[in-house]
Amino acid sequence: MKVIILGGDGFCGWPNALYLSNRGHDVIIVDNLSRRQIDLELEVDSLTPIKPIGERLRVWKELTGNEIKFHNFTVGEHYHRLLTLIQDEKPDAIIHFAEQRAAPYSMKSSSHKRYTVSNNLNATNDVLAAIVESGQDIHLVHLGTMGVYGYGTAGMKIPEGYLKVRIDTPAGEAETEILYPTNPGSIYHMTKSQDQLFFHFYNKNDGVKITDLHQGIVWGTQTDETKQDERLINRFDYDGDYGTVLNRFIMQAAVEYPMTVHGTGGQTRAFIHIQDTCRCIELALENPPQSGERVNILNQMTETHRVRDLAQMLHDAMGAEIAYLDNPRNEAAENELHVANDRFLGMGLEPIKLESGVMDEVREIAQKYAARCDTSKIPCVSLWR
Ligand code: USQ
Repeated sequence: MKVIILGGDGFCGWPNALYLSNRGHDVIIVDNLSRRQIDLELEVDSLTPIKPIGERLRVWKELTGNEIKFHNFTVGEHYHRLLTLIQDEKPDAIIHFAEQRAAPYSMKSSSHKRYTVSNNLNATNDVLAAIVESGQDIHLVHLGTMGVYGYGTAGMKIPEGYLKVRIDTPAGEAETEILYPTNPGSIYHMTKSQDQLFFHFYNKNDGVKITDLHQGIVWGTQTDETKQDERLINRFDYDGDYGTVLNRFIMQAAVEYPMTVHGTGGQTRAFIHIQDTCRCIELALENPPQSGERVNILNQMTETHRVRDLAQMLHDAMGAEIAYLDNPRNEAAENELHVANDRFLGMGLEPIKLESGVMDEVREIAQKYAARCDTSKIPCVSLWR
């Protein structure tokens, strides 16, 4: 399959590009290197020493013989470059990771809110408009988020995208399915909620084949491919804006920094290992929606955990201290979360769970590169109000 990966230099995009290339797919990366630029803005760096994209691609070719082409432009801004690339390459699928993905970063200031909204929404609209203008049959796979649902379920399992509702009509009670009502908790999560409306419209109006993956919090850093050479290493964000909770706690435990639990740590969230992200994207590519089918929505997560339980687990395993901090975010202090993920399991996903021992690998990486950590960048300083 020929696949264009938008955002193929990022935390999810890079390991996915290598995973698909390794399995014989013809991969083309588009990326404007904005994530590297944001590191400069925030004066932070990945804990792992990531190499420039050109070097990454050279090493991959040396090791495997597989060429991955790279185009540096902004999706959502340089529309004609995107359209021309699609017309020239005629991909079977496009994977869309080209969005600003950090909730705290999106809430830092009005300029960060405006950047996140215009970057993310224009990117999504441009790729959809370009697929339609190309007239080609291309499957769009988008990385969405569990955060579109909000994290409260009134006791039921969060379904995969659509909610069955009963409505009163003059002819009596009827049943229908609607997009699960969105309840985003940050400007970033709001952009992914709005993406859903673009998908709904372009699917209904133009018949674009779309899979939207509602992914949980990714943990881990390395995959079978990024492990092959240190110059292929994936990024590991630990700072207060881009670092996500479990990787932050593992890294904090490794450098003996008290684990930064927000509030009571009663927030329950969905998780998935980075290797399973790659497997899920592959399964999504292999199982596209049929012509005329509605947007295909899958929950891309494998387990749920409460934040304070994660901290306690690392305390028990590594003796790490726990610090309960004022919560910088405006979010429910405590929530239950039950999520349906039957569809990926049905396609053959065999989840990597926290207890599988893979966490030791993440700890080893964090310990190996501990000297690169700037502890002054650990606190979350982006406030929701
Ligand atoms: N948290 C802490 N301490 C920390 C960092 C976070 O207690 O040091 C708490 C947060 O307050 C929040 C929870 O952990 O309640 C999750 O925060 P996070 O930073 O790990 O994840 P989040 O901001 O929700 O965003 C991440 C990714 C995003 C993805 C989302 C999936 O950055 O791209 O869409 O996870 S989900 O959370 O399921 O919406």
